Amino acid sequence: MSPLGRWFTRLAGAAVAIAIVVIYACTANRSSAGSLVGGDAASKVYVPPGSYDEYYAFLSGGYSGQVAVYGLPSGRLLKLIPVFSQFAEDGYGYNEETKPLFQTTYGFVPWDDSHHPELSMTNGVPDGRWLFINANNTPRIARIDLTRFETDEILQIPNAAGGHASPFTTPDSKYVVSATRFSVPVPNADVPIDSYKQNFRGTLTFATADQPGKMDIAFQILMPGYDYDLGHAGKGPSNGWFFFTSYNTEQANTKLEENASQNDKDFVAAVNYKRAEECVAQGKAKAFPSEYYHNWVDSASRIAKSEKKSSVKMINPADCEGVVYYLPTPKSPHGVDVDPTGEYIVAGGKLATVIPVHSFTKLQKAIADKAFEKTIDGIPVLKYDAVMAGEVQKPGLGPLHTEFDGKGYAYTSMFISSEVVKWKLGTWEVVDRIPTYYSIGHLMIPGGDSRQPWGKYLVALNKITKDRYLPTGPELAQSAQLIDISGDKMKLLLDFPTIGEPHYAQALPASMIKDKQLKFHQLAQNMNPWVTRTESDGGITRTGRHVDIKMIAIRSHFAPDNIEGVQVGDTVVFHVTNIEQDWDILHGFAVLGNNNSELILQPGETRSLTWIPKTPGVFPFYCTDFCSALHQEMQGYVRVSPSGSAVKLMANVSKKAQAQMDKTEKAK
Ligand code: K7E
Ligand code: CUA
Repeated sequence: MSPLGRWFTRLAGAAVAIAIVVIYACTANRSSAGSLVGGDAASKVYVPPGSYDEYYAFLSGGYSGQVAVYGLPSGRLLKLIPVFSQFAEDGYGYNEETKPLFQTTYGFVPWDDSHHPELSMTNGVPDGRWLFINANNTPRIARIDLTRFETDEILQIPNAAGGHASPFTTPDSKYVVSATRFSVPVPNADVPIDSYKQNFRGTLTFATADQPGKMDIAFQILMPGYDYDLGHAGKGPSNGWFFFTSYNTEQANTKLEENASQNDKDFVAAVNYKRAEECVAQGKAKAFPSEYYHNWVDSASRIAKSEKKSSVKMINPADCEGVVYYLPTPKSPHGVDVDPTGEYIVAGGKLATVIPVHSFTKLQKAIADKAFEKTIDGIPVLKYDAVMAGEVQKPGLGPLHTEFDGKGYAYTSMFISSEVVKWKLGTWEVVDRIPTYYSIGHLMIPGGDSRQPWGKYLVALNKITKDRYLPTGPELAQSAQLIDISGDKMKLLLDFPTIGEPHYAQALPASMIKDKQLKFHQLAQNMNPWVTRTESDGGITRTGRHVDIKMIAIRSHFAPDNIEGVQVGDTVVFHVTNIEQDWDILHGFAVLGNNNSELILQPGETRSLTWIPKTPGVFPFYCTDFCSALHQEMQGYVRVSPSGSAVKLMANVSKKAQAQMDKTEKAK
């Protein structure tokens, strides 16, 4: 390790020690903690019963794989949207209709780690159509529809591992991106790990995002084998460019903590994606065999489909001049954020003593002047002084992420010194700082990464909670803090606990989407092949050892509610349709002895649950969602007979339906 590298490591260590001392000093001063907030804080976050919050905030669930929706300024939890993990609250990933969303080339993946929610944009401003979020471990990008708060689509990213710099969007959501955190052999292969420098590569992926149900990989760019960390699109003058941080330019493959902290500067990769589009159009991208899944929910049937793809277009920068440039950036940068004007590109160098800011104007000039230090695998490295706009001096320790208020100020999270630092774009002077409790990761201003921030609040997304709430054993809820940024001085207003780990978040004014919410699914338009639209249409069909049961749920019964003729070892699928046509009237379905899960049924929706009974007997089922005064009466029985039994298929259905059942039984 270089002397400087060692100094940085020691500095970071010392800073952690200082931060810990600060934490315990705070603990000791617990009784005075109330004075941290001004006397008017309570009234600023109080949303009276029956009133609505001003913003929807979407917080990443981190290792839970989901998204949590909060109202701001109250911090009230409104909903968990399941995305990359099975979800016991509504059967997502357990029922037959949603299982295909979890399909990957590695098989069914029921739990992943998600990091970055990203609102779709029009002209560089959040538009309230969709929310995207990445899966980190098995790289994927999901689309959530914001009229239903449901996951509709998941695209797998091949030739990648750790889809971390994702799914940041271009200003019109033509593309969302994913850059690989880990470099790996591309294509993956059985090679010695210490052949890293020779065999491992990174990839930057641009996926089409503006056609619901048709997300796909537009192209990938093959990069040197570094770790790629975060990204943001250009806007305004820098529209057409995308910026990604990279670290481990040392290309270490072991003990990265030390070995990847040697170089004083790593890189921001500046990608001209309009140039990439030209190279694709000119046939300069190679067809690269790559298997990946595209899963989406068919809107008519509300059944997820899976499709396996086999090739991507791969751009090698050496074959497409001008597609990527490297901007030297101190030191092991994490976040990269572009200010609302599109001129400044701010990097958060985890181990840097300054916050470096690059200028897009200077970047253009440096390219024109060929102010190159060297070229790496066909990628020119620009001279630091030729692209640097300025450095924020003494900002604090461990800068990670920056957002903007639209009034000329930037706010950077400082993980090690545990604070938010406010500084002025152009003069680079620090104008304010406020402590966070504790160890802030991302921060979020509604629209704060867009052309038009709503710069009233800032949310600090903290990693460590320690003493902020009543203790709950060894694991504590993680924590967000709401900070008022409407004046010159930042003011702490509120703490609220979060779900999983809130890496990043996005928010928009509630007025943009609250009146667009779907209230129920039209039964007449329910195209699930197993839909039951009226009580008398229910029934049972046996096909060999497979039994399909069609049922309805309505306040306060199932029809049919008595079922016989099922045998041990049959694969029984309950297809239950909630035929209510009224907002917020849900029913549930659970059957004794099922190893899978339950169903929760939105009004007008059909969901299917698979059950393989293992023993003969009579098994009750019931509604699990308290739907009416007679909810406890909403129940039924399934009789299960031994395999090969002569008990015939029977259900208390209409005569017509029973005649149909008798006919199918005779036919078999
Ligand atoms: Cu900084 Cu995954 Cu965006 Cu967490 S990442 S903090
Ligand atoms: Cu239906 Cu309770």
